Amino acid sequence: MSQQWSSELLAFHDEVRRYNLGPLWDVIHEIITPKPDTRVEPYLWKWPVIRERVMRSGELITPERGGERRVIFLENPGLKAAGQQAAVTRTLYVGIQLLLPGEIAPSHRHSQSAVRFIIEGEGAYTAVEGEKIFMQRGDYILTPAWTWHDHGHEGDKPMIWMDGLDSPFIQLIDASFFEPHKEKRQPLSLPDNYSVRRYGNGALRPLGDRHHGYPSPLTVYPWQHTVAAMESLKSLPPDPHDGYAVEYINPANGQSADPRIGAVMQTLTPGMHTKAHRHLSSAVYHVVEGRGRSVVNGVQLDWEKGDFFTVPPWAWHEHANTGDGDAVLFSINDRPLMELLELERTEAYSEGDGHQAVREVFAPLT
Ligand code: GTQ
Repeated sequence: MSQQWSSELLAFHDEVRRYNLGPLWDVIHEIITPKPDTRVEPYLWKWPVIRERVMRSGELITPERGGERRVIFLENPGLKAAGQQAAVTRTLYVGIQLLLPGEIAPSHRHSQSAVRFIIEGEGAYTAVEGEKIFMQRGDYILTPAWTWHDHGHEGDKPMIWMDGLDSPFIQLIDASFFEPHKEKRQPLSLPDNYSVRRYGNGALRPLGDRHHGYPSPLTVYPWQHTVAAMESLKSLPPDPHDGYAVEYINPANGQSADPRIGAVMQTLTPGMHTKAHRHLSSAVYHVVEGRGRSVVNGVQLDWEKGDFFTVPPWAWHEHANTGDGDAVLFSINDRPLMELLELERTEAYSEGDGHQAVREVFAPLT
């Protein structure tokens, strides 16, 4: 970097820097790299490791004492080393939230977008802007930015779900606002499960309804709807890179259900091995069903039900189902942001048969 500079020039750099100024020629290739120079690592978290800590947190803290929510978050070690906390990629946060029977996670709102994917349990709800939405395994639920939300549990078993937020991105651009509600539970103004009853049909809506744009009028995407959409795709040729994949959209405008966090569900049928590609947008995956392996920039990640893993920005990735039944992967991504900023680009892996060589088999912490 600086070894080609004379001692006279090096002294000048020091002198310039004393005034909070800088010589561009010394840093230009660190600032403007030929391709993304990311600190985000391909990484995999095993479900039993997460679940055990989540359940233990249930013995040690309540949602209210835990500063609003009882959550164990995933932390990408590459970002942790770079001083960024609670981030899986530069834009995406993932946490695993536990709510026990009878508990309430108090109402608040924030400028971060939040999405939820339900992993375990029943009888809990999230209330969003006056509507109670009951959670069931496999459901995808939106909490659009700046909407009031609180969670409650009317069932009798622990309820566990995944939270996806754009909090690292919001922190990066200094755009965080947060407000607690004056009541622990916001007042309810709509029938339970109102949005899915009204808009859950996707292409059909009640006559005369003129809702359009943001936020999505549909706030919960039930598991059985997602399964039906993927089953229907199975009668057609799969996508070479993604298998049978569907994206959660806002039925009123056809865009990503949350405008900043994209979400995808994909099925890989037995024996399926997708071809590698890469895109700038980064993603965090959660294994809903089955077992398999993904190769991410030459690192083999072996996964099974419940595990989580990262695909960093601009990382080659391909997925293989190694089990007997379908493998089903849920993922969140920052593609809506990249597209909005006209930054998204995609490239297919063109070497050989479209598959990467494995240079390392990842050894997860157990
Ligand atoms: O449930 O509102 O994992 O505000 C992090 C921040 C969950 C929530 C998280 C939150 C929430």
